[in-house]
Amino acid sequence: MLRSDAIAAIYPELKECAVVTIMGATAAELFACGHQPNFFYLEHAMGLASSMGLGIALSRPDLQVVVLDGDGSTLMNLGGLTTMARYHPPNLTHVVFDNEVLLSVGVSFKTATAEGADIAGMAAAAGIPRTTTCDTVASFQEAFREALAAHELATLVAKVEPVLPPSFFIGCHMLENRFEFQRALERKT
Ligand SMILES: Cc1ncc(C[n+]2csc(CCOP(=O)(O)OP(=O)(O)O)c2C)c(N)n1
Repeated sequence: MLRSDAIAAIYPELKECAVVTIMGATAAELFACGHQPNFFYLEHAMGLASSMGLGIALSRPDLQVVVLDGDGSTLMNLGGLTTMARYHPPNLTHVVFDNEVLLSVGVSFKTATAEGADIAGMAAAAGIPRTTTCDTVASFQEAFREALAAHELATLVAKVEPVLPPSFFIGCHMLENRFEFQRALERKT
C-alpha cells in the first residue's frame, strides 16, 4: 500500500478531526491532500507527535484526535505507547505508517521493523486496547473507521511502501500553522 493512498482513504474523516502528523513525507502527503486549519504538522520533534496528540485528546475530550506517525518516530518514543495506554483517552487514534525505513532522511536507513519488530504487538503489550496491522488500503480504511466508531484508544499500523512524495512542500509556515491550529481547536467548542 502507498501511504498517500492510505491518507487519501481516510481524508474525509481527518477533515473532521484534530490531526497531528510527524514531519517529512507524512506531513507533505497530508498537505497535498488538502490543508485544513485543524491539521498540525509537527516539524523537527521526531517521536513526539503521539505525545502531543495525547495531550490534546486528554484536554479536549470533545474532539476526535488522530496522530499520523511513522515507524522510526514511534520507535524513538516507545514510552509514549505506555503513557497513551495509561491514560487511554477514547478519542485518540494513533496511526503508524510503517515503511520499515527513516524515509524522510533516506530509504537506506532501515528501522527495527525491517528486522521483525512489531509495533502493533508492542502497543498491545503496552496496554493499548485496540491494535491492528493492515496491509491494504481497504483493510486500513475499515480499521480506521471502526476505531473512530468504537470510541476507543487505538494504535493502527499500516504497512506501506517506502516511497517518497513528489515534493516535501508544505505551504504553511510552522508558526502560522501553530496559531491557526490553536484557533481551529478553539472554534471547535
Ligand atoms: C530528534 C530527531 N532526530 C532526527 C531527526 C531527523 N529526521 C527527520 S524525519 C526522520 C525520519 C522519520 O522516520 P519515520 O518516523 O519512520 O517516518 P518516515 O520518514 O519514514 O515517513 C529523521 C531521522 C529529527 N527530525 N529529530
